[in-house]
Amino acid sequence: MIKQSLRDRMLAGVSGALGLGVLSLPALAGTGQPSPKQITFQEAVTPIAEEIHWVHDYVNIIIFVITAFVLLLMLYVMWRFSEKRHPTPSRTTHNTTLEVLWTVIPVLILVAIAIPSFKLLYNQYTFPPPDLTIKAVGHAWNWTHELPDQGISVDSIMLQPNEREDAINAGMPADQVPRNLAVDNEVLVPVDKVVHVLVTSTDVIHAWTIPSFGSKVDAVPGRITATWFKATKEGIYFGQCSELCGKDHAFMPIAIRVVKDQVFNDWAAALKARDRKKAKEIIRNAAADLAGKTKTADNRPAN
Ligand SMILES: [Cu+2]
Repeated sequence: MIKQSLRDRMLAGVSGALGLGVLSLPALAGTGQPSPKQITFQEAVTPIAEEIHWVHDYVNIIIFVITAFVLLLMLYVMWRFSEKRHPTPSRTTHNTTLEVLWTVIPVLILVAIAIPSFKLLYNQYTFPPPDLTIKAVGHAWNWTHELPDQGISVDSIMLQPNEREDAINAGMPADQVPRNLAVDNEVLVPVDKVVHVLVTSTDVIHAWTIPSFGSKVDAVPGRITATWFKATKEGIYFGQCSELCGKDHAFMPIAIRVVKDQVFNDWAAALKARDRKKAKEIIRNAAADLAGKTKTADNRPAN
């Protein structure tokens, strides 16, 4: 892990020095949440997020090349055609070849950008058949996630500093309850499964987002919007309301924990039986598993 983060840091440093800090190299530390000095995206854990990062890098390289070309051309023109070197300007206008080129080349560049971006848009809006459906409801200012097929509903409210301390004391690893992102009740989803998220709101327009999933969609009162994700890596992934909605807009985070099928089923069953204590314990065990610690409930070795 240390080696990995060192490598990421060096990559980020080198790319920053080259002015390529715009490329979506992996974040400096952690997954599913912002990291200190991060200038790039959070790690992609869904096929859509990976495609978004690819399109982002691809377009940025095109931008970089165009910008460098224009800069060099301007410097050359300033030098070559200064009054000192070129006292009598030519009266040339209309160069057919040049005009065709500066029309056709930009068109080709735009087509080259349009093809992958339309493909991405198509993939984002082509929902594979769902393994799980979640209804996310925005409220001023927290989120409710209903899992209609499991018959459960989870209200998530951001942890205040003292509640965060309590959670850490109860056994949650500190990096899994980040300040202003951790919530009292996380939502669990199974790994490698297609999850449809139906999004709506009970009051004003919010937006449901998880950066690592590449999911972002407005929550509009009286309407259902939708997004989907297929998380391929276990972990805890955070997002925030992303539509300015009012005074506590910044304090209505979303926390989705991606776990093994069995853990998800146990958690859903515990909530269905209204056993919130057991549900919390399942989450704490999943958190400990993720942190690579030995489970407290039984003697299974850490993986
Ligand atoms: Cu909001």
